[in-house]
Amino acid sequence: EYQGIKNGIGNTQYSGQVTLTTTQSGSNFTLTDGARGGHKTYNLNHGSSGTGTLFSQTNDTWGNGTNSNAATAGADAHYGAAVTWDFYKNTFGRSGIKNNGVGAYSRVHYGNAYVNAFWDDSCFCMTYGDGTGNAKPLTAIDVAGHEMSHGVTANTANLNYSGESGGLNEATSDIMGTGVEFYANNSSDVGDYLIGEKIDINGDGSPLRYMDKPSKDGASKDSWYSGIGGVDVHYSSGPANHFFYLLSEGSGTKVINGVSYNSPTADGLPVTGIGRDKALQIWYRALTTKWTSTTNYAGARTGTLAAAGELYGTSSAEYKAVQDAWAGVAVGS
Ligand code: ASN
Ligand code: ZN
Ligand code: CA
Repeated sequence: EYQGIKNGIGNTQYSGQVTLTTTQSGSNFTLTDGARGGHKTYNLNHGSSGTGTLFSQTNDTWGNGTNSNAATAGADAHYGAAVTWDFYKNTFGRSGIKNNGVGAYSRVHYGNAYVNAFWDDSCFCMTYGDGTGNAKPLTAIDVAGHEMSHGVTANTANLNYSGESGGLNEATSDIMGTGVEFYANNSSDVGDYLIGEKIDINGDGSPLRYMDKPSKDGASKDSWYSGIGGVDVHYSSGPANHFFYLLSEGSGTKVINGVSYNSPTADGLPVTGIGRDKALQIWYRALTTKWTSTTNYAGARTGTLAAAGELYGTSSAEYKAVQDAWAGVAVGS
């Protein structure tokens, strides 16, 4: 009987119709991605422990685009894991979260109306709640990329999840999650510098976080200050997210994929962006070769400067842009 890797169809809630890599075993198909380390996607069916059941059926079309079909969230999660895998592989040459070619696994339909998603390094697994009213699963691309990037951080710099290093840990997930979203190039979930714009956690259509001006969420900080280490890590991430936006796109106003941005600087001086691709290379090189568990904002600055110097030279426009972007969020020399 036939056994092997297949291209199935996913009818997702957030990303339209996508190709899913599945596995066929005789007359049965499962959400097992044999092209990406064997990543599997499970249905917890509102439980909150174990793995539940591996998504399995006798045809290779998954979900119907709405949350009334249990496989829809499975399709979104399986797709999110695939684009995250491909982003790390094709952008940085990283093969999986541990860079050992081994896939993780995803669990969807966790709990009841659970409005969160989380990576757990101890099970090496990804979990998604169904969101408000069980209607908005937390399976959007940027959330998937954010959460699985916590796994990359845990297996590289291992930034402590409190104080300034915690803010850098969170920002790394927002930055890489945004990288994944742009990489996916999906016409239903286009790339932006907003976090969680698809999952409507606030109930008014607004995103969770804004990278061009983090304070737009009402809690995140735009710039570093002494004492920012005492702030929740999802808000002390602000200066680093803002740095990344400035480094990528520059200061001032800009429209990208139909979204308007207006990024100010702390010093009032302009920053000329170097593009997201180079900014991602600098951040990733710092994360994986410069930083440690206790790196703070000052250390993030020196680490990204060292990375930019190695990649582009210390006389380069890229190196100067890193200096200017950190100055723009009040992280000085
Ligand atoms: N969704 C939250 C986050 O990634 C959950 C957590 O792990 N703190 O920040
Ligand atoms: Zn996070
Ligand atoms: Ca986004």
